[in-house]
Amino acid sequence: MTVFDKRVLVTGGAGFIGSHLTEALVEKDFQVVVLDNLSTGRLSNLDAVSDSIDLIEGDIQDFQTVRQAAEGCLTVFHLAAMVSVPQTIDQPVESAAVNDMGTLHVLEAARDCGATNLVFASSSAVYGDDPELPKDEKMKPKPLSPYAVQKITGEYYARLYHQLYGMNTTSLRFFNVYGPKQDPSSPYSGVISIFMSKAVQNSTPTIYGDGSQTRDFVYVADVVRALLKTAGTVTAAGQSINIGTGMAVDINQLWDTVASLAGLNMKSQYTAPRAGDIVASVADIDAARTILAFEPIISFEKGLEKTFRWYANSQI
Ligand code: NAD
Ligand code: UD2
Repeated sequence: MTVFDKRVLVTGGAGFIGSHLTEALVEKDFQVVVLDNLSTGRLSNLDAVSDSIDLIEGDIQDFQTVRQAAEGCLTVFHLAAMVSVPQTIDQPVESAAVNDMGTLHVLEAARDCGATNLVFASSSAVYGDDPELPKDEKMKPKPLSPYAVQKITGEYYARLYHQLYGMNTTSLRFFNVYGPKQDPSSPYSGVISIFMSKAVQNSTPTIYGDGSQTRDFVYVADVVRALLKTAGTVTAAGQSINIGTGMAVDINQLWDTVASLAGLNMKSQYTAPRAGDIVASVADIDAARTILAFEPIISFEKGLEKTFRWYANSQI
């Protein structure tokens, strides 16, 4: 990891990815301020580090709260968001207040307190259903939901804050992130969290469509490594960079692997394809390799094994 200032702000730090990032930062002796409104995040995600961080329970929709949280922080990781695509479709205005205005508040608070680095959590959703594979950063964004519009807007603002104000801002386009602490409780939760929870409860999973659709599943610890590398890499400023593995896995293969980890001989049930489901998604990670010297190191099998162990031992 490259060196950046010791006091850092993590918005969304009580969430799935944010809590792993916070733990990694504490481990490296950073002073971490977490700003989170606990809408989808959980305090228990931060149990391991609760004594070592400053936790501010507050909303990025309130500029003064963000400004206060950012005081003294030269580096900001902005992960707080309304993350559910269907929720943004149901609530386009409310989601813009969080994902657009909230992001602008975070950028502005960072500028106001002289932050030098800001990393924004964007998404592969910006590519929409473009059939071209692998997805590379030069492709034209095709947002198909308010969520995707808000993520590409956040990227544009982040780039502008670099061009206009000289802040080192970088957007990372996460593909399908998985790992311990991902909440499986909503029908729109990540497929791996749902399959893990089904496997642990010995209950039959549902596959939408024929299960041949593919995704690029990236383990959360690799995503955290990418976030840490980005914050100290000046040459990443003003850029949007894919974070995935470059490897496609289909959903049938995913369930087979989860079932065998759980020692189950259970078939999934199949139902109609999910409306708007993307057929194939895999990242081109050349930019991450070149600019960030990022290489995912957790194999799919290893990542699933670690994840399964966590779900098997947790109450979730
Ligand atoms: P998460 O829901 O676990 O984390 C989001 C966190 O933001 C939660 O702790 C939530 O309480 C907090 N939050 C939401 N609205 C807030 C607000 N108004 N003010 C303050 N805090 C607020 O989700 P995650 O999977 O950890 O996602 C983290 C980031 O990564 C998000 O920006 C998401 O869009 C992005 N992302 C995630 C994935 C994935 O596969 N998980 C893929 C692409 C992008
Ligand atoms: C991911 C993101 C979404 C958005 C999108 C961009 C998650 C949770 N969602 O959606 O926010 O960024 O990428 O393209 O990361 N599936 C099943 N059975 C289940 C659940 C899912 O078969 O019980 C299938 C689903 O139909 C899809 C695949 O698994 O084909 C992955 O689904 P997902 O919801 O985990 O993620 P995705 O890629 O649709």
